[in-house]
Amino acid sequence: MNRRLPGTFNQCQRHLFASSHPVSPAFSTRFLSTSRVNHERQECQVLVVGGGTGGCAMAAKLSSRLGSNKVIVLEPEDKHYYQPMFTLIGGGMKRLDQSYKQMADVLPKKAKWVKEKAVEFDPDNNTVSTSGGKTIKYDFLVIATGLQLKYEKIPGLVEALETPESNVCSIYSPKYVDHVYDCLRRTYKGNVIFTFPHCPIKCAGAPQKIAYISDHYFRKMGRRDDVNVIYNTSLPVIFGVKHYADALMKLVEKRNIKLNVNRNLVEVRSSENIAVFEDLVKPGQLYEEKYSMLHVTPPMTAPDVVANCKQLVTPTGFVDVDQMTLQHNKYTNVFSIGDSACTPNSKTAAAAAAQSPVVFKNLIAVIEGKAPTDIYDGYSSCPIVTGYNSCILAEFDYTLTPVETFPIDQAKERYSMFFMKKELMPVLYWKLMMKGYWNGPALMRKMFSILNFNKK
Ligand code: UQ1
Repeated sequence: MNRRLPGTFNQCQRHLFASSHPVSPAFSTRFLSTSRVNHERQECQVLVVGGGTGGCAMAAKLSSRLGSNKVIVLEPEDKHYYQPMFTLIGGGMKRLDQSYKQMADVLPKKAKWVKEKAVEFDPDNNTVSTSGGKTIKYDFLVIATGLQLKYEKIPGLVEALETPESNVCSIYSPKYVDHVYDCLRRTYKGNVIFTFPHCPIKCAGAPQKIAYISDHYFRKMGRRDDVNVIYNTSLPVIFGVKHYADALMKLVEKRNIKLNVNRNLVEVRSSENIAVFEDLVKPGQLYEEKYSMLHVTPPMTAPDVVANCKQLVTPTGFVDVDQMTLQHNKYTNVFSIGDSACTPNSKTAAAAAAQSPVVFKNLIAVIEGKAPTDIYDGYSSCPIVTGYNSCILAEFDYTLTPVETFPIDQAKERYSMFFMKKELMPVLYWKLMMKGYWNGPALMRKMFSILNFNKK
C-alpha cells in the first residue's frame, strides 16, 4: 500500500511550457535555459517517482547499493503517513500524529529528494518532467506513485465529509480520518453504514475492519441494541480468499452485522441523511438508506499522471509490468512497485514489502546487463482487526491460496495478531522497511516451516 495522494496533472505548467517554447522540448531544455520558465535539467541513474511505502523502501535499497546521489526521489509531500494505522485511528486506538513522520526524515540520506510532483512521463526519452519545470533524465525508473482517492466521484460525498455534523466519515484520507472516532462517539442509534466501492482499492480489508471496530465500540458503550451495523459491499463476497471469507461470514452472523453484497454507493444526500446505493446485479435498481453514521471507502483510480502516459499503462491506467518480475512489459528500464502497478495482488504495505526485493534484484540485474529472474508470487497480507483486542491475519498469494507465516490457525480471532498489528508493525515499518531491510515475512515463514510446526 502506498500513502501518496498524487496531484492532478499540472495543466498550468504545461501551458507555460508550450507557449514559451514552440520548439522541441529537448532543444529548449538544452539551449534555452535562461528562459523565464525554470528548465533545470537533472540526471540520475535511478529515478524513483513517489516517496510512499514502495518508493521509500526502494530508494533505501537502491541508494545503499549504488551509493550517494545516484538515486533521485520525486515526491511533493512533506509528510509520510503509515496508512495501516488509519483504521486504528478511526477506532480511537491511535492518534493521527502517531501515524506520520516528516518526509525528510524518512527518505534515505544517500538519495536526492526533489520535492515536486511528476507532471509528465516520457519513457521514450527516459525523462520525467516536474511541477517545478525540471526535466529529470534517468537510466532506470521505478514508478511508485500509489493510487488516488476519488471522493469527488460520488455526488454529495465531499460536501458531506466537509460538514462535520453530517456524520459522514472516512478512514482513507489523513484529511478525514480523525473525524471517524468523533462520529462513533456521537452515534447512539440508527443505521451505521459502511461502504466498499466498485473498483480495485488499497487495503481491501479496511472497509470491514472499521465496521468490526465500530460494532465492538457500540457494544462496549452499551449502545449496540439501538444501532444497526450494515456493511454494503460492491463485491459479490465478503472477502476474496475463501479460507478467511468462511471465518468472516461466521463473525458477521455472530455479531449481527447486516451484510449486503453487490451494493455500490452512488450518492450521498447529507441534508436528509440518505445514502443511495445501486444493486450491481440489477443495474439501475437504486436503494435509499437512511443513516445516522456513514463510513465511506472512496472510489480509487491510478494517478492521472501515470494513466495519461498511454505507453506506460494498461487500459486500466496502472503501470503495465510483468506480474512476476515487476519489469515493464515494453520499457525494460522501467519497474513499478506497490499500488501503481497493474499486478492483480491485493494492494497493501505487505505486498509492497514482498515486491521490494524482487524489484531491487531485478533492477540490479538489468543494470548489470542480465535478465531479471527474481519472482513475486503475489503475496499480500491483511491483518483484519475485528475489534479492540482481536485480529485475523489473512495472508495469501496471486492464486488466493493462504500463505501463512505463523504455525497457528490465522483465520481465528487472536489478541497476539492484534498486538502485532497495533504495536509491532509500526516499528517494523519505520525501523526496517523504510531503511530497506524488510522484504516481507517469507524468511520467517521458511524458518517456521523448517522447525516443522504442525498447524492445527
Ligand atoms: C507486512 O509485511 C507489512 O508490511 C510492512 C504489513 O504492513 C504494515 C503488515 O501488516 C503485515 C502483517 C506484514 C506481514 C508480516 C508478518 C510478520 C506476518
